[in-house]
Amino acid sequence: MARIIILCSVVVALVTSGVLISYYSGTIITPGLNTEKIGSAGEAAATTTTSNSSTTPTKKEYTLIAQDAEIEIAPGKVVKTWTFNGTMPAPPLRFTEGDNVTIKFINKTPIPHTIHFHGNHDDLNDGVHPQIMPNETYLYNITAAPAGALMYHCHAHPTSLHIRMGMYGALIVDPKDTPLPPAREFVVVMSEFDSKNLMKFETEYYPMNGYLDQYVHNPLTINQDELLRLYVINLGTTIPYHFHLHSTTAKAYPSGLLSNEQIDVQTIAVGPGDATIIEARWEYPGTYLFHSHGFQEERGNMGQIVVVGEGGGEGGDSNNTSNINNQTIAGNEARSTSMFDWQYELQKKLQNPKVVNYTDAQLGGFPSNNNSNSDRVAHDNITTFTHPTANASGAPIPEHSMPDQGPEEGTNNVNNNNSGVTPSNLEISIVQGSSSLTDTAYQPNPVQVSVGTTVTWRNDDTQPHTVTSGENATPDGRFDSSPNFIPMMTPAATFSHTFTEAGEYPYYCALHPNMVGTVNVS
Ligand SMILES: [Cu+2]
Repeated sequence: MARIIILCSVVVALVTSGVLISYYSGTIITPGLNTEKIGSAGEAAATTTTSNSSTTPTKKEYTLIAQDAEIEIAPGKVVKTWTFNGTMPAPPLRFTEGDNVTIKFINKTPIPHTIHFHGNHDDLNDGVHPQIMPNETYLYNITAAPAGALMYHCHAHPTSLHIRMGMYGALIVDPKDTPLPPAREFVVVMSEFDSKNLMKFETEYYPMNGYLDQYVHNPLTINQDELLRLYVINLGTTIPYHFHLHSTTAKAYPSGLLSNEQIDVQTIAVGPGDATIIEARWEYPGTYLFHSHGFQEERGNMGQIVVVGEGGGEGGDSNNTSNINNQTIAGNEARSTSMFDWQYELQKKLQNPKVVNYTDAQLGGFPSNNNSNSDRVAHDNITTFTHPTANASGAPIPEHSMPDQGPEEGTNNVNNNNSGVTPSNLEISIVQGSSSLTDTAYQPNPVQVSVGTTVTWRNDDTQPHTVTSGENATPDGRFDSSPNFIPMMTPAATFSHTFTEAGEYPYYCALHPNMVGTVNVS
């Protein structure tokens, strides 16, 4: 029997933007447990154990790994993303209502992440606390419910950024007792992406399943009069998607929940964090559009559906001879045909992900201790969760205690004269607990330097930050430790910039825009 030891530590607790966020770590050692199946999609990838008793829920296991990756979101357009399992969106997960689902989450990136599932579960499995630190593993255990189109995404701070960077996926829960009528099923995850500023309200792109207009060139294919079922999920963070099918009207389950009554729609609005399930048939063979009815359709949110008539016909783009586009068109009268795997294989092929493999040293900014504290057993015998009660050095720390406000005297090579003119080099500390600070997060601040000075910022905090020039959380492009958040300034990391022109240079942390500083150059 696999013995599971959980080691936990409080790394830091902080108040950010008025919200208390506790960063915990939990390292799980699970000898003999090796169920990673990176990049596999859907139910086929779940390790399933069916119980003998009809009253015991089916257990399913799945592994999700937080990984930074470079992917293509359009032909030749490569962007840096944060992902689960290397793709944006992450693999679609599909379970049956009532399944006992364990998600093994491994963070192989330099910054904290979590997984938050929509649906019903307790606080330890809500993906807010604990935050999962670099190189750590956490087991989430949820019961798949309710039936419908749900979603999962990272809920590390700031959540909108972690979502827009790519940490999201579909979570489909099929009804347990009464299957839906046979249909050809597809999943479409709507999102927002901007290659220059991911904190902007209006973004450059509005992809479907992480790639601009991918179904224009690789259309969904369905038989005339066959039932189409589309699981539509909005993982945008700002505006609704107004989902629209051409040349037919549809029935929709509001909010993607099968407990709702279907309604007839020509277009249905799906807000951020919400979903719908659309069912439709086409009376006439042909090629039809589907898209968000609005300006998103010109920014990557466009697709085509080929409706194959009685005499048969080619589905897909004649330019695309790949096997991946050979959708099985034979109808199955008895049960639904899931096209999720075809879609995810197409997505991976188009995105061509290049995962960043960090060394242990690069992930080592968050030491965990060897104190095992087990004060809570969660769920069944899969694992034991513990609340962290000690800091990195093993000493107990009081609940809600705050990190030191600023560096200890003598530990930093920082000129503490706040406005002194300095020689050719100046070091600025990103102080402990700076996430909850404003103009004292960077010290000294403000600073006055002469032209030609090289300023070096060092991260003396226990969590990642950036040094990004600009104001009001808007980068001005003059200097940036972390363009589009990569690489993050992990603890002890430094960033240097030489100022060659006189002027005022405001800057901030792109992860915590409350942190602000100014360099005055004369
Ligand atoms: Cu994240």
